[in-house]
Amino acid sequence: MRKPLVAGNWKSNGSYAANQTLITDLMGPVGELGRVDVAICPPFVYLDQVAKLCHGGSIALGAQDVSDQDRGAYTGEVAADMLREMGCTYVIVGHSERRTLYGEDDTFTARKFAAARQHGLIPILCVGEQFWEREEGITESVVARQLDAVLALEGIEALAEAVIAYEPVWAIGTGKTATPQQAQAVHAFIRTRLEHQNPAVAQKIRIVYGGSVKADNAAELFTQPDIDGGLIGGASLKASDFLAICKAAE
Ligand code: G2H
Repeated sequence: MRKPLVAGNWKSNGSYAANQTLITDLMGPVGELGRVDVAICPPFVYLDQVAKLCHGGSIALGAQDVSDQDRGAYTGEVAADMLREMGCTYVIVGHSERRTLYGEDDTFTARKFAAARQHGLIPILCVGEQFWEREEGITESVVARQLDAVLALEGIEALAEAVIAYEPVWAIGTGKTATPQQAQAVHAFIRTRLEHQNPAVAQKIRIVYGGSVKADNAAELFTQPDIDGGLIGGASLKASDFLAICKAAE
């Protein structure tokens, strides 16, 4: 049985004061949760603060992005081993905001995935279609293309320890959520596609859903057979909402 993961993606939000309050409110209740992994992905500049606040507790640390390169002359980049040194367990790669707003393509995302793995981070690989792609009926081919870029570079075994986040772009921060059935259909497609290459990896890998997950729609999404938790944006910024979502995944 796959252990669910609920990861909060703070995006470009937070402040020293707000982070302290939020993590303090989460620490005790998250420690009492049952069978669910909980992670928080703050902006880079707050990783150290959040790492210290989470120390000794059961909230894991993640980053929102990573360089595709090792340390070196890459102005503005943050290398995977720096994130390890900071205490990160997870790192998000290929979030749709990176892909659509900053032009990061499948190959670049695959290189980030590889860099993360090479330094012992668990990549959370985001895939998902835009609204027009769903309308055109090409959701599956878009998701397959995004997955295949990683498989081509890294091979199926590399996914054994990774997490995939299916995030339909039209549902991100818009208040529109994919219905549980729409989400389950794509999750099942992803798992089946991986199954053709390696059934053990396909059964083991956690495929989480992201896109306007809220306290009141989480339970229905998480009870779908191929949905193993969530990547939570807006609702991860409020302790009571995030906790309710974590509870829904237990
Ligand atoms: C999707 C999600 C978290 P939100 O981007 O990655 O954000 O829950 O705000 O739609």
